[in-house]
Amino acid sequence: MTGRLSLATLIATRGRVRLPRFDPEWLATGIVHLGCGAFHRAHQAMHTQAAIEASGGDWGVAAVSLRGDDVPSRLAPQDGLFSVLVRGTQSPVLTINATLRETIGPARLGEAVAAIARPATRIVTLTVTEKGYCRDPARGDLDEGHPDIRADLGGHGAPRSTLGLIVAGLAARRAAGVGGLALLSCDNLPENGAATYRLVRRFAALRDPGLADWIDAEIDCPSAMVDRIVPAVTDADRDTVASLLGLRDEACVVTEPFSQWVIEDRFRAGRPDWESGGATLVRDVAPFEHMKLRLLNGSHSTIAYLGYLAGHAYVAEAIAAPGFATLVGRLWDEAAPTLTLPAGTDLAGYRAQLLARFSNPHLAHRTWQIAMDGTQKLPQRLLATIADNLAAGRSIEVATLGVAAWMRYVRGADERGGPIEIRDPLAGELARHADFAPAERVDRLLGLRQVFGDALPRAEPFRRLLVHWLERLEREGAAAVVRGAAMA
Ligand code: CS2
Repeated sequence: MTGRLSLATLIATRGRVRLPRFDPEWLATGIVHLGCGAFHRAHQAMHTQAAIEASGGDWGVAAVSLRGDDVPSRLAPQDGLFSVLVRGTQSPVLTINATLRETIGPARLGEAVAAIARPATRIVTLTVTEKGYCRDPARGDLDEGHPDIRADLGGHGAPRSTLGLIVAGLAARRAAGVGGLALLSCDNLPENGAATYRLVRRFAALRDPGLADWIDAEIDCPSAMVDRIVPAVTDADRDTVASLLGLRDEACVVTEPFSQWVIEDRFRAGRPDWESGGATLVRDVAPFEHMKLRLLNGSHSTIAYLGYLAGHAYVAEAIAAPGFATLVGRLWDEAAPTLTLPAGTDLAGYRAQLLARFSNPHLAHRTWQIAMDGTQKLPQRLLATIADNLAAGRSIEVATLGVAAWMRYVRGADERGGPIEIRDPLAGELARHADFAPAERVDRLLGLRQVFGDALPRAEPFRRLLVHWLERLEREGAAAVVRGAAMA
């Protein structure tokens, strides 16, 4: 394989792939995106490309990576071009995406501040994952003790945190007399727009109360629900893409056919024609978001912990193992009464589609990947369902098994005694509670108020059920517990 994807070689791919129906060299930038991982490239970048193809507009993206230099260093030699390989039951489809017109790595965050302040920037989008918001996951407040937040509140250098970067950009915008814009969170947080607003405003108020007032007057924070399964890219994926493309693409991503984006329509400075790009614009995202977080993500995390423990490296493998699909169905039965479904939702159809998506044999989605950052994910995925059902006197059986599986997983040793690499911002703290017998481990972990809040740890039926499940997981192993629970 000789060549590499770039503006100069793009023409050579004609006939092999779907090319953007606009000239990338003429696309000006109107969006700054923070967090340029695989999810952004497979999701928002594709909807935005389709919107530009349909209706035009200067909606190119300046993509900022706050942490690693890996993605920018792959994209820069390719002039920001990358391909998206969609794998499902039909033959694979490869599309070149050309929306990323600038890439900014962690060493140049000063340029990201300037990009937010540019008058042409009308939207800042974010996919920085749950932990990127530096918030208390249970309460949603700013974690003012977080080292990056402390550094950004005290320092005058380039920002380190997402919030520090946004607020520095907004301060520069205000100082230059440029008007407001929209901040659009595309992360799996509950009420992600309101959450972003609250965190940005609090951070700004700690720096400069005048800026907080300006934010009140000038900034929109619509909420959004995002949904597309995008596993981490492997070397094998890059080789597959190269053989389809006839060129190396070191920044490609692989995803499923399904993609959904539901957005609240509050963009004072304008937005791409996202409706024509496959998104749904609504007044209130909450019903969509609750359904997605509690059904898709709640079951994803449950499958991830139980599946990993039972020896399944991939979601598709776990969901095919005895009992898993039935158990997931029972989890959805439990979660459903806590939801106010969007008008016209066909719940049975949605559930069947989720099972089919999880079973996609062409996506190598690691249970370990989903198991990451459990402390940031459990509240909105499982604990909210449990709290609502406890209050209403309904069953909490299966969702609690999901939480117990996390408590088993964070012990850091698998069922054969091998180590589990626990990735979590609270990994150090989790390790201190790991090596205790079930009842004591449950009490210690429930003591993490930033995860469980104040009320749930006091709910005795929840605590007792956690101990029950954790004892059984330790004694019988996850595969047996899943089989038994599915038959119950
Ligand atoms: C997954 C999500 O990694 C995870 O925690 O549950 O990334 C999931 O694949 C997406 O939310 C699907 O839209």
